[in-house]
Amino acid sequence: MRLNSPQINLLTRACMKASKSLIRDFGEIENLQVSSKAPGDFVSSADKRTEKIIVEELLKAHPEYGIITEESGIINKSNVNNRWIIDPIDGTMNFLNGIPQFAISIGYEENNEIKCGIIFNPVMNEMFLAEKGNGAYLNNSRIRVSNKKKIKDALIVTGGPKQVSKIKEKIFREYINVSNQVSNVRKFGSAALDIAYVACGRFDGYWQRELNYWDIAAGLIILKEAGGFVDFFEEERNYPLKKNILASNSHIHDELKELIIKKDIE
Ligand code: 2AM
Ligand code: CA
Repeated sequence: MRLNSPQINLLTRACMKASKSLIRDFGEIENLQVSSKAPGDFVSSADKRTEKIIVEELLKAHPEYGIITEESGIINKSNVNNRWIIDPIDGTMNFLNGIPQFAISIGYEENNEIKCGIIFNPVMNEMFLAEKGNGAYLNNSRIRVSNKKKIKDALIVTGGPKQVSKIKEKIFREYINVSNQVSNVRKFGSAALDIAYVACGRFDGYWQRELNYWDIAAGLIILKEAGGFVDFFEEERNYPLKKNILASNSHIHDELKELIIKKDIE
């Protein structure tokens, strides 16, 4: 690993510490599936446990930094210049169902720009890391987005819509639009890992609506440092933490964007 700034070391430490209890909890899921206990409650406590360990570790190092998290909301609200953005379990549904496609995701934001991030899938033992200007890594190897040039050959990943989504038809029209032009579309259920997989070239592109900032904060820097392009579309000024995202290699970015934007106009 060639990234070893204090911030990166702190992220790695917090992540490794939290993942120990997360792995234990994931092991418990199998027992819960066959018992009468509600796995949903268990997941939310696993979420909280993981988040607590991460928050404690980060606050120990920087008591004054702001923190945005899925479970506890905002800590040190007045510090908007230095903030950690935490998703303790991204891919909660997968976790709940015993599917090992979930990750801890933590981004560090300075003056409104993500400076470094970590996405860790503790079951696969895959750690994606990046720091502005210093590249993106999967475990010890430098990663880059794919070199796929033609959208018709592209493998694209997406997510949603949620059960409660009010724009399901729009999302499905968009899906058809993209599906008609690309080689294939996948849906894996963890936004953080979806972006990380674009960053290391497993997928050529990713788009999803109705996300929260913590789902993708770490992914942004990992993708950018891997040479990928990111766009947010149809942002709502009143909901700055809500995101619609499009991320891909540089070759297919404009074409993929056109497929989604085109659909919006129809
Ligand atoms: P989560 O697992 O942390 O909830 C699934 O398509 C992806 O969308 C996951 O990364 C999931 O994050 C994210 N997502 C964000 N908000 C969601 C919601 N309300 N319901 C389902 N998935 C959501
Ligand atoms: Ca999430």
